[in-house]
Amino acid sequence: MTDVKPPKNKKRTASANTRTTAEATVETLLAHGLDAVYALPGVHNDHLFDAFQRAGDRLRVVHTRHEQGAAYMALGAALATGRPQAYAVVPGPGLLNSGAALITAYGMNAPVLGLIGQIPEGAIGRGLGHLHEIRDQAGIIRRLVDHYAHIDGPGDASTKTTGAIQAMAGGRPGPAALECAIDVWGKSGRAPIATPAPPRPPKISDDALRSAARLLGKAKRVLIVAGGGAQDASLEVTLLSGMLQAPVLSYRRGRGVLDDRDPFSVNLPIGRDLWGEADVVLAVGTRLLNPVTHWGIDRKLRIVRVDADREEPGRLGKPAVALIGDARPILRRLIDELARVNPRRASRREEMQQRQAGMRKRLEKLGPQLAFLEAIRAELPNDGIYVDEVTQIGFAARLAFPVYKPRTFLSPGYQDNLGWGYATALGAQHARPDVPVLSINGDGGFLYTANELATAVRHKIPLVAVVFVDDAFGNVRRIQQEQFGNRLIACDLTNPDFVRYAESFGAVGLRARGPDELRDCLRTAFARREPTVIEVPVGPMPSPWEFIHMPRVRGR
Ligand SMILES: Cc1ncc(C[n+]2csc(CCOP(=O)(O)OP(=O)(O)O)c2C)c(N)n1
Ligand SMILES: [Mg+2]
Repeated sequence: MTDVKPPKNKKRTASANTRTTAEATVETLLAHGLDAVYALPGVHNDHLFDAFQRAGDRLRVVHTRHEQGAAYMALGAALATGRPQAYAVVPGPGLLNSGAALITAYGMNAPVLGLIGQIPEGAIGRGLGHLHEIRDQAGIIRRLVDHYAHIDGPGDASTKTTGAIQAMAGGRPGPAALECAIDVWGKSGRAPIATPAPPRPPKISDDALRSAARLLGKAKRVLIVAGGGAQDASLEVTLLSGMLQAPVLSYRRGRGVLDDRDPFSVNLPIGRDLWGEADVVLAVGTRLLNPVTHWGIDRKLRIVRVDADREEPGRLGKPAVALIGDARPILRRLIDELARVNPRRASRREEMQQRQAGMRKRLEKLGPQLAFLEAIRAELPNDGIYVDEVTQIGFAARLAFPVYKPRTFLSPGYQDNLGWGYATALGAQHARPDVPVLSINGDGGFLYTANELATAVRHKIPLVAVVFVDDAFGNVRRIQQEQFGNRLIACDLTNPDFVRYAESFGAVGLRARGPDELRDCLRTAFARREPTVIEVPVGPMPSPWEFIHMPRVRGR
């Protein structure tokens, strides 16, 4: 461990290395390139916020109106940049308020660091009823994230912060949490700052690489499945798709890895057909849960997996080959190995174009959703970021919204938690001010974090949000109509006027009746670069579920 600026003489060493616990934590975040924190203050973290304040313009502090907003913003920033991001909240209710975002970050392997306050050090575990006390806070945090550490004072603040940042980025990425007591953040002492250690990627197994290359080289019909772990291996996946004449299936987290203008980029229904015909599947950074459990598996299908986590490949039965590590270096080596054994292959381009044309025909059933998605795609620049929600337009987008680049389609992964969208998009827009970000929402999901419009206006974050207003938890309502004899319960909604709601925060409010007006509003909004809400009144929409939950195609 070394100090960032080594002091020149011994006399200066003591003062240069004397810091509060909070200062040591903040200096370490800065040394690792974290230059923003999404946060909601309180007495437990007063010294931490004072350290934020004294970091000056090296640290951008975005204070939100609810802890879920802070944690979702950090998540959005992490997903949009691929880099670790931090949020800070008080213990107990503050921690729990951030909980849905934290488990979403866990499910998405997103590097989100929670800085969590704690009651006085000596009172932890004694049940005295201190402000914001919660039983076994450490135990609760440990169940939400893989990496937790309790900071004991200035002496270990930097090493523990460095440890958390390394744990978030290395191996299988994911969130981490650091906890510190109210009477410890402000303690001064010797606190050298740990410098960032270079990442230590795991050694890639030569044997496994050769086996994978042999298997893929011999295969006749390879299907590549790209998940969130493939987001930084877009070039490599694209090259492999060409070499193997292999279509690439992506659904939520893997969208944009292969450019959707390439006919080899396939959605869920085409992917299922191809799954049924494939002899080898190359699964990159995906759990593969839905294909294996819903579409089935048999002995004729050999699977090559690429996972950052050693535990992952065995969870669904042993694959033919498991490659462990970051997708990008692994696929680079695989491309070299494959080049030696890969035969010349007949083009499947025409076949893919035909499948895509057939799919477009089938998807006409979702006409109302697709008309809105076309309007959005026409106005959102190619590198603009689309942030998904659990809504009718969202379900259709996962199947049919063309995505051109990695990290430009943010969808909440297996938590699929309603209400993640607006605040997550706000974080993405804050971290990527260079590109427009679009948040789509249902009227149900939007009001989960719409209070963060205040944050957007205060911090001048020019996020554009569209709210599709059907005055219902529409998805729930349609299920009750179709599957429960129209016995409606807890699904109709009373809404504010979203235009006036936005305006009351000082944001821009617009209303679009139909896809054409939505296009006009989006053009206006992206040009104005101000926080904007576009209300779109809609009626019930056709069900997307036949394209998402599809029966088995192989195995029994
Ligand atoms: C945290 C969470 N709570 C509840 C749900 C269940 N749920 C899924 S969709 C939905 C309704 C969504 O309503 P809205 O946002 O208006 O979208 P719409 O279906 O009307 O387009 C609900 C309640 C969920 N996915 N996540
Ligand atoms: Mg709705």
